[in-house]
Amino acid sequence: MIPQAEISTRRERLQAELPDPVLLVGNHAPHGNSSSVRLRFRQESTFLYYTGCRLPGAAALFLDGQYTLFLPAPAPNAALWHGQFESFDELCELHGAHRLLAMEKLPEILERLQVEARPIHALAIEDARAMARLREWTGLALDPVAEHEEERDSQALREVAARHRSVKSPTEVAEIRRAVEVTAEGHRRLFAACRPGVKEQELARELWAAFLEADFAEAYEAIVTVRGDVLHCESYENTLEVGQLLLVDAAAAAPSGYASDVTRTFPVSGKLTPFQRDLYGIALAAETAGIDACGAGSTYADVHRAAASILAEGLREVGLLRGSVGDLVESGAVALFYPHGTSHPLGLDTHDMDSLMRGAEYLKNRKDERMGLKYLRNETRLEPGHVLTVEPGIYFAASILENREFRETFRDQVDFARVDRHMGFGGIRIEDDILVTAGDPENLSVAIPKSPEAMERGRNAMRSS
Ligand SMILES: [Mn+2]
Repeated sequence: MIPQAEISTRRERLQAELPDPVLLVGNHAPHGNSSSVRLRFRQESTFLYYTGCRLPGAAALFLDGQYTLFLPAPAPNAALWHGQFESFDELCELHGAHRLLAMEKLPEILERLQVEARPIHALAIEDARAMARLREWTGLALDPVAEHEEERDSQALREVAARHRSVKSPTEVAEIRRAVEVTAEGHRRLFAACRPGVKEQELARELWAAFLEADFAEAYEAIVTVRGDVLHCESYENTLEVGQLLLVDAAAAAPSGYASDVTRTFPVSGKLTPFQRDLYGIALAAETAGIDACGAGSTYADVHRAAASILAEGLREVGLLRGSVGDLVESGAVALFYPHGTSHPLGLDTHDMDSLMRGAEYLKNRKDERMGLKYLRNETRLEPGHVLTVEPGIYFAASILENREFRETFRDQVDFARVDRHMGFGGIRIEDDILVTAGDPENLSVAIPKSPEAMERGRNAMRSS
């Protein structure tokens, strides 16, 4: 858990950099198709970062050095259904707020600020119910991607919050390490249970059991599939067969909210075919090059180019690509096998600060529409304390490799006759969580095995054919 003193320091930094009033809102409690059916609550991450408050429907106002937390008053019969709540005084103390008010007081306070013509820094969040209320109270459009500046939310707040959240403190890194440890246990159990004849669903259960036993949540919906070529395959219905590769992209999130994000790919039978071994080696070499490129001062694009270049070189060696490595990366030819970016930030969210960085200024950088390069939208330079994933892959995706237009465009750079012999290969992805330091990057998930030997070890004995 993050100590209250650290959260208080975050607020002090925020207020020092943004002296005008700052208004943050949290998520509402999610529910099923009926509002009486409750689902697990997850706080909005920027709200959580500056308040540590895990209660639904909350708001926070930072005004002239004072922190006011607003909470919905409990319904008259709430104690019957949900148990006794802490009093507002206790909650105020617990959250280190200067005062705690009922949510219904917030509109009049905002109205007074508007009468005094004080600009308010407000942040649009994904939760539609929270946003509807916030727009009503402030009368502002709060559209993060509006063309006109006056219709946007506070770009200054986005910039400051993204900068603060980007650099992880030692306690935040410790939380990510805890999430990685639980992830490692899930992967270990899944790996041990992997053999031909079992269903993806049975293996996914091994992960979930490990996460639940640790009282950790899934950081995102786990991918456990022999169809690795479907990048985010989220069904678990296939039965594992000899010769297939199983791709497992699954990770835990700590109760504090900090996430991990890890992918491993291994042979169902415990033995890689020669072609699988070649491609696995290429993906691993690309991942290693990506990790090595995570030095302070690098950009996300630098990390991607490092990984994509090694991938292009390897795919050329096995005869799938032709031409110079530079051309293969810049033309997008390598992206026919590797159609996504290499990295994203990791922290309170698996795709950390994704919505926070979706502001209008940030979108302007999104100009490159070339295959594989169009996802390189993050222009941030890495600094010590940044945590990011490195996750290159090689996929035989029919939607790309059997596309006529691509076949025409890349006919000189790709050996499509050779490609055709390997359709049905599936996909390989290898992903680790990397901490940027003043020296060498640190791989936080290094304890989860990934060498080709480790991917084969232990299951040969279980092979059923
Ligand atoms: Mn990832």
